[in-house]
Amino acid sequence: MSSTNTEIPLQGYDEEQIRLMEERLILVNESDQNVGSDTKKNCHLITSQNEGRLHRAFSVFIFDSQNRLLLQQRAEEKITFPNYFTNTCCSHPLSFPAEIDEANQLGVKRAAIRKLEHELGITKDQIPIDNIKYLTRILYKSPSDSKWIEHEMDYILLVKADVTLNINPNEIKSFRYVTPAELDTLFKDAEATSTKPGSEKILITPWFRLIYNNFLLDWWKNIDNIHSISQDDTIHNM
Ligand code: DMA
Ligand code: MN
Repeated sequence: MSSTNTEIPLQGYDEEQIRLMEERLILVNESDQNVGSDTKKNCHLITSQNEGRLHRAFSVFIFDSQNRLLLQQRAEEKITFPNYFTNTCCSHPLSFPAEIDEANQLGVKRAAIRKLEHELGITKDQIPIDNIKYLTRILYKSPSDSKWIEHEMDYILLVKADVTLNINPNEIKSFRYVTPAELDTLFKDAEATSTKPGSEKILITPWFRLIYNNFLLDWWKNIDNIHSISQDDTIHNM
């Protein structure tokens, strides 16, 4: 039993991001029942026993009054998926009563409000909880590199709002608002750089890619009336 063994995986990363690896996340089974908690680090670490541990997460998509989607590029400091382009905000509800609460997906919505402020500086008054529309859950697993992996029950949340941003540079490298055509171009450019030797790669997170390929464009068509978009109780195993 050596303590150094458990510290090695985090050597060389950003101090603030290392500190956040101590957060306690909600472990779930494949039916999304809460089965305990573990650290953010253990939930995402590839070990000889586990490829991460399945935990609850959320992905928020904010659309402005021109129906453009707010994207972010993850900071270089992020331990998983640094520099990747992704949807507005992603994170995890934490293992304490307010964020475990499953009634009307209140726990993940509270966590979303907390992280929209932490990552993007969107103050709580800008996003009333009833304006967050829960749509569905996706279950997926995808490695970041040889050490880190995502294995999540991801709640998809939509918001229609014009927001004032105050970007946290430890979380976010850049942001932009995109139309469906501009997002299509981003995916095509990413595809082109992935095969072109020597070019700087445009990276897109695997969960954003899954949601884009399977759901996003249909939702986007109805974004002027988000409460008309149907929500489901299904867990989409991807
Ligand atoms: C985790 O996101 C959640 C999903 C849906 C991948 P993250 O790595 O951005 O979490 P955090 O911001 O808490 O580090
Ligand atoms: Mn995760």
